[in-house]
Amino acid sequence: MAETHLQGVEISATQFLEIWRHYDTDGNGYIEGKELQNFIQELQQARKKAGLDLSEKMKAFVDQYGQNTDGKIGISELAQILPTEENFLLFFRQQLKSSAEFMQTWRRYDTDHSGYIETEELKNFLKDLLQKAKKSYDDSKLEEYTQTMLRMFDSNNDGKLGLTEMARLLPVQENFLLKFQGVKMSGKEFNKVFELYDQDGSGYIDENELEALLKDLCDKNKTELDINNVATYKKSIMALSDGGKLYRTELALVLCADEN
Ligand SMILES: [Ca+2]
Ligand SMILES: [Ca+2]
Ligand SMILES: [Ca+2]
Repeated sequence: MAETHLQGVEISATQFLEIWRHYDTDGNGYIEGKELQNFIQELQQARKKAGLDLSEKMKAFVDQYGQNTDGKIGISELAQILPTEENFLLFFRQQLKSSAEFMQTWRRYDTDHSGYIETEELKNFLKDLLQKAKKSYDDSKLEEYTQTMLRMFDSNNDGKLGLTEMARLLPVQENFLLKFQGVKMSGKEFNKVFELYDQDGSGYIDENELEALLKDLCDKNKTELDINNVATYKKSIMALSDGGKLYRTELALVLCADEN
């Protein structure tokens, strides 16, 4: 099944999802290490069998990841090399270029501030994206995209998208949230930290307080975080703020481990 899909025909969003699932064997949302090497090997074999050379994009991909046993790709990287009908996944790439843009988008579409993008919010997000990209669609297409997106990104199957789940739309390198995975804290720890940096107890922290917090986090977690990137981290996280006020709930999305 996966093999024929690798032979160069345009595939549907659903087929794309099948390929993704097939190669993300451990289901962690990335194709990495051995999974990635398997994918590359089978891609090469499938193209050969079909009498096709690798496309330019595939060649560049194989050059970049073929010898790299630490390689790791996300959905966005896979979408670059497998041509899908309607280029379903590629317009995310065009619309969400950086972590900061992604965080702003998140803030805008999580309209009920639940900390999740639920089905209706996801639908609104996709609707706006389609309109922006000047793609024609009808209600059933929109429904199909919404369901596909959910199946693709809802790793814990709770029927809604969390921030880290949805951040998988970003290319791996742009996804600063991945770096914060290793420094996430329990709810209790997080509350302590928040109170420490929210010195006047206003319930939110401002940009300077966030910077102080990030610098301390970088100091403590040198292997995960790079102090030279504090400005980028700050910009992305502040995109979640409410006019410069970063409330506990929003910062928790980045720093607090999921309790459920
Ligand atoms: Ca994986
Ligand atoms: Ca929500
Ligand atoms: Ca979920």
